[in-house]
Amino acid sequence: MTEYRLVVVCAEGMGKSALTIQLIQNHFVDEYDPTIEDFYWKQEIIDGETCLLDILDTSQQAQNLACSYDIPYIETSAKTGQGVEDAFYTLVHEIRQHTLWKLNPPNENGPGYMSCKCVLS
Ligand SMILES: Nc1nc2c(ncn2[C@@H]2O[C@H](COP(=O)(O)OP(=O)(O)OP(=O)(O)O)[C@@H](O)[C@H]2O)c(=O)[nH]1
Ligand SMILES: [Mg+2]
Repeated sequence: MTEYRLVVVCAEGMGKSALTIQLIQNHFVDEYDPTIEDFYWKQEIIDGETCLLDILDTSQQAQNLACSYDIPYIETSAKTGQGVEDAFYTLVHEIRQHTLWKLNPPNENGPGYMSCKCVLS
């Protein structure tokens, strides 16, 4: 089974943990409990492939990592569930694409970093 290591980064209180817990446990966490660092695992079938999602839910400090890349944009709501699977599955798609690029690089100057942006609604 392929293991995908995903990192959730954003500013403090923007919904990283709620989004991750909505994917993992299918419920919305209403209260705010600031994260130091949490790890989650979930087995998912994405595009017919069984895979293990290994998700690191970070604190605010890692947020700058996500800001300066040309990355997919997905509207999500941890409350309603909108876009939750799409956000994480898109990451897996990006990782798969990157793996293909590594096997057969189309352009040495192309993007080498995989991520997607979400906004709360
Ligand atoms: N309405 C709404 N509220 C949300 C959503 N996502 C998170 N929240 C609320 O926003 C607050 C902060 O959410 P968290 O998931 O704890 O935020 P975080 O980014 O993990 O915060 P840190 O761990 O401190 O960086 C909580 O009270 C959540 O219930 C959302 O999609 N919609
Ligand atoms: Mg958190």
